[in-house]
Amino acid sequence: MSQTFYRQHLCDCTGAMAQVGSSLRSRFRGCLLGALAGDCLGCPYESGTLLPKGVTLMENVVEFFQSFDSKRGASKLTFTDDTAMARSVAESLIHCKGKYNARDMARRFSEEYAREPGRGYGANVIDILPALGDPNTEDIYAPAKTQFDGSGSYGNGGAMRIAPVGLCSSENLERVIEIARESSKLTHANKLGYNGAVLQACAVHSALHSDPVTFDTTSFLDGLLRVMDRVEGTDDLYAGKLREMKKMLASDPSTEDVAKKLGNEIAAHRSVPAAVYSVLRCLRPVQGIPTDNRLERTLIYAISLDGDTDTIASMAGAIAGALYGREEVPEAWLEALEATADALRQADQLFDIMQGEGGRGDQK
Ligand code: R7I
Ligand code: MG
Ligand code: MG
Repeated sequence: MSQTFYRQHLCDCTGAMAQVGSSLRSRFRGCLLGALAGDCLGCPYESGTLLPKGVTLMENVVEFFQSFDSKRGASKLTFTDDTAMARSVAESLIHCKGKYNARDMARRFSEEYAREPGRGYGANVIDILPALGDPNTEDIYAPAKTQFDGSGSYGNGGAMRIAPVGLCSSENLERVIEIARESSKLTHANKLGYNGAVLQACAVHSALHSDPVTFDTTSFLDGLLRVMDRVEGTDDLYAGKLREMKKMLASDPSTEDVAKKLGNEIAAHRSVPAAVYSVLRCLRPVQGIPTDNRLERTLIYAISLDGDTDTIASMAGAIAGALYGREEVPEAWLEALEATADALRQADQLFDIMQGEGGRGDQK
């Protein structure tokens, strides 16, 4: 697909496919580190938090981030299924030189789950993960189609792991859409599930090629709207939420109202929009979040929406990290989070593959 198509359908929004500020390599790193950080930092809040009397969730999260101890030594903050599966997506894309291979990716999901089943996987997806690694499974998409009496899962497990797909094509948005949809269908056959992954992958892709200095929120949303209008057809579920976001960004509702309107649950259509909104709202300061670091602000805001905190923060972190780059990742996080070296390695390997594919080049 041509650069013209790309500009018309997504990125005319952002003015240019500029790499102002951070280099493209740094954006790749920021994306995977942001996703990892959102998962690790959101996880402690996932099952609800007992707040001291008179303390709001946002105040509690701000304090958690401020008291962050970079000398945690052996007791690193651990990642959950979100990162476990995202790492498998990245590893498969790296192994297959940037191409999507359904069998390879499915087998990696299955093996990763067998290795560490206690990472907090969704209650239903675990029923089909073993079959995804079984060479006797004839149709690798078949197990997912059996979920929920044949309607397929609309959990956010397809979207939570999709960030590497948003990185995997320099200008070809159609390819991003197709790989996001197909790779999600390995576990999430419900259109709400895989369309959530399409939206998240496109948000990452668009952020990656946007200039954070001249970033235009309306154009960014319009680009995503064009994709979702086309992908959803008459459904208008994700597209409707994107339209709603424009109004919300003007009226600036409370985090409680944002969670009510956009959702904060485990369903893809009740969490992906909240992640996108968190990034857009945190382009500018937020009352009650005293930091100039926009990635950190985004994660605090996303976690303050409550509910499925690891996943909403991870998806928001991936988009924000792709926009701001690795420079926005606090050094303390690199010390304190599990598996940061793996995220950096995978980001660099994906970047090198995309460069070899005829990417536009790292400008630093
Ligand atoms: O989507 P999935 O991988 O779960 C991801 C979530 C993230 O928050 C992770 O951090 C982790 O905590 O789990 O796993 P699934 O089992 O496919 O879906 C998750 C849950 O969504 C299911 O267990 C159901 O509760 C719900 N769900 C549905 N409920 C009713 N009808 C998903 N699809 C349906 C449905 O069609
Ligand atoms: Mg999780
Ligand atoms: Mg979660």
